Amino acid sequence: MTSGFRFDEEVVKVFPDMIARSVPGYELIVPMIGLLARRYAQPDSVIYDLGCSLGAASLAMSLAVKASGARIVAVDSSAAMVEQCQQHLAKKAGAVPVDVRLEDMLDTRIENASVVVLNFTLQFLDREQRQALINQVAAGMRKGGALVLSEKICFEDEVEQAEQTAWHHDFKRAQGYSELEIAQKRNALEEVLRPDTEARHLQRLHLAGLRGARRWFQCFSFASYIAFK
Ligand code: GEK
Repeated sequence: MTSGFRFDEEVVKVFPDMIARSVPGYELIVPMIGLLARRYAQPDSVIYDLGCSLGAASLAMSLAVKASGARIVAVDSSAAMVEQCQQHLAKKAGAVPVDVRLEDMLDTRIENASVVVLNFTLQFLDREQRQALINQVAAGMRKGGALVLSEKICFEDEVEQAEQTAWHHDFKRAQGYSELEIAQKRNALEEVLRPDTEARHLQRLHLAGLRGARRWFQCFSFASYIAFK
């Protein structure tokens, strides 16, 4: 991982707190992913949560989805995350079963998918790999299926970019988290992340053959999109 930041045991311990305090809107996006999944999940299909961390989105979907015979595959490339995720979900998953896998999402075979969630994870891939992953996801989706993609985005206009950055820093400061060492490493990671513009995301979804791509949520530079097969 870039800038010496790793999703290791130290990060896993504080992860729910860290992500809620660094990503404005995260705590609203997660339960809404549950509702979106309830609407688009199809009977006897697979729901994928790629880059699942501790399984927040999987848990929301497991509790919300009603489609009979649906199951969730949750994937993360961090062993520490996967271990904790399995323990959390064993204690309090909903009705839809969740299979948690230690895997690079680039290697995940997407098949018979009705819902695919990438909740703040595409941004960690090299830019050159992002289109290939979205193509792979789109190819494995059923007709009528939905892809939910949440990302930190950037802005073409320099003035807007500077304002958005200032607003995000204000948010983090207001969370009172900036003094902790782990938060500083996290900030370093966020500084080197290479976000894409909204136009780039929408074009990528379109190029993969998905339709109706649009933003359904934004808080400062954190946005979530949906697109359909
Ligand atoms: C949530 N979705 O709480 N393959 C699989 N996992 C990866 C890869 C990869 N190539 N690269 C990074 N990850 C979650 C939050 S966090 C977002 C996602 C953040 C994983 C990485 O190990 C980490 O667990 C996750 O993506 C990113 O709804 O920390 O900003």
